[in-house]
Amino acid sequence: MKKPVIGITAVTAFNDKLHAQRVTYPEAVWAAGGEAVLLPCNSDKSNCAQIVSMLDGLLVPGGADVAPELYGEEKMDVCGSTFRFEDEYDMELIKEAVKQGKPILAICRGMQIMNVLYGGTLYQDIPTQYETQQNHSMLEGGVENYHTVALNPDSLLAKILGQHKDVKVNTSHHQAVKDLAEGFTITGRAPDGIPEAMENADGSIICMQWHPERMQDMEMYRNLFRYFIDKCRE
Ligand SMILES: [Mn+2]
Repeated sequence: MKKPVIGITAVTAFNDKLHAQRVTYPEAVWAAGGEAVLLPCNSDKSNCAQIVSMLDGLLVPGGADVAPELYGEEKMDVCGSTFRFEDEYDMELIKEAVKQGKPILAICRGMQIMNVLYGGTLYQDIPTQYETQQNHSMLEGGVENYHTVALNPDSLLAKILGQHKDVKVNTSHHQAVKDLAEGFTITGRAPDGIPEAMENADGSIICMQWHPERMQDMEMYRNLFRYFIDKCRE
């Protein structure tokens, strides 16, 4: 049986000489029965329709901060490095995937990009713009940090994970959804109220602010990737 092909968008490094992604994404896709292809960023967006036509689903993973100009704000000092052509390329791929009816899983920056694409805004930096005691960043030395999320019990994500209260999530983000995009519902929040998950009405786009691909020791997060791959198979 042919495996569903999942396109994973790349992040750029070394002055745009390296286009890559963390191996945890394809590993989670492979483990769930999918095949993974990496999509290098291209400043020429005219290839997106053809690229997406070769895919069964799109995974928009974590990465750098989203360029604030894309949601009508000036970049603050607390905002990290941004790569606008990367943002715009990812947005074009998302638009094509929606147009061609391909399911999308958006993780961390992927959720932020999704929100901005459909008209939402972001906190450029949670610690300076949001009243909270919760550290949403990774711990020093790249040590994984965790908090819980309360999911809407009626959300697709809660149904997939089979849990909605006190869902354990990792956290390595300093930006978050501020104003929500048109057509989406916030489906999960951290105890401090920060939006941690959202989805669209027909469930073809599932977004989360955490990294389930790094928590594949938990069955519910393996189930999430299995659900996504199975949906891409349809
Ligand atoms: Mn968080």
